[in-house]
Amino acid sequence: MPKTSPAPKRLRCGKFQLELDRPLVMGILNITPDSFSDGGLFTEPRRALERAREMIEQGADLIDIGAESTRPGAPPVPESEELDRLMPVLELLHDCPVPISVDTMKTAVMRAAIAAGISMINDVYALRAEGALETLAGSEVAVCLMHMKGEPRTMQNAPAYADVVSEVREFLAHRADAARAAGIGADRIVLDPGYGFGKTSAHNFTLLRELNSFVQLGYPVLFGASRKSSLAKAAPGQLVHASVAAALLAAERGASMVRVHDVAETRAALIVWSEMRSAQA
Ligand code: HH2
Repeated sequence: MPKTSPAPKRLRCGKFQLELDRPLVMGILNITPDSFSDGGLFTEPRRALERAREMIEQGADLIDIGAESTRPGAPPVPESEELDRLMPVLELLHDCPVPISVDTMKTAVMRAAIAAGISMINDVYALRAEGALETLAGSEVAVCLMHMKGEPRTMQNAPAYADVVSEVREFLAHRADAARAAGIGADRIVLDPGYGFGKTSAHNFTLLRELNSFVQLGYPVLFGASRKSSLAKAAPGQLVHASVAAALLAAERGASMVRVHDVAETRAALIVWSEMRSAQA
């Protein structure tokens, strides 16, 4: 049985300690030519730096950099190409005032990014690649373990579950156990149900509604629905508003971190939520 305990109050994240007393905003920076929302906008390292600075000014608590798209149907990117895209940007961001997270599934990319001083690895493959657990165990950085059914190229081909919440919960509990057994401290682990990764719209909205059952696993939960297609289908032409609503609903259900493209809008909504929570009549 997965354990049930309160989530830690702090996340150890390289040289940073992130307080988890309010939902944190992780700003998305995709330095890919083909990401579904911001593909091609930030491939030039100087543009990527400007975008990171802009999101920090808007209130991003972390910046998540992805050099390989994982959108449905995305082809895998060779390791050398992912590194060629990523390393110049990490160099420009070496003294970034907030933690840098790197969104990668590849062990060699994790190693290079950690050596370059980043603070978190965001792995949609949940450290199942060979050597990934050991690489993280030998570091001080935080890790996000995400659920994905299948792999990006084919994951949206009729995904099916007997019970999506139990299946995702069991997977995350097992991956957290594997990480702990490899020597990664509980204070460095974040879990994510993987909105849009091998799931129908109904699966995605069920995961959002039941997010608290992942929080009960005893680790901080990250939620990332920003600008994804199930929101676009539900609220055509209103993707930013729909994304902010999803982030707010996730916060209400106990998410410790939301991964978003629209940092300023999400921050404003979360400030209202925090004010409401802390108001004393
Ligand atoms: N979603 C995407 C990428 N990485 N990581 C986590 N932990 N959770 C997510 O939901 C998640 C993620 C896909 O979104 P995006 O980065 O905007 O697009 P792309 O993969 O096309 O670059």
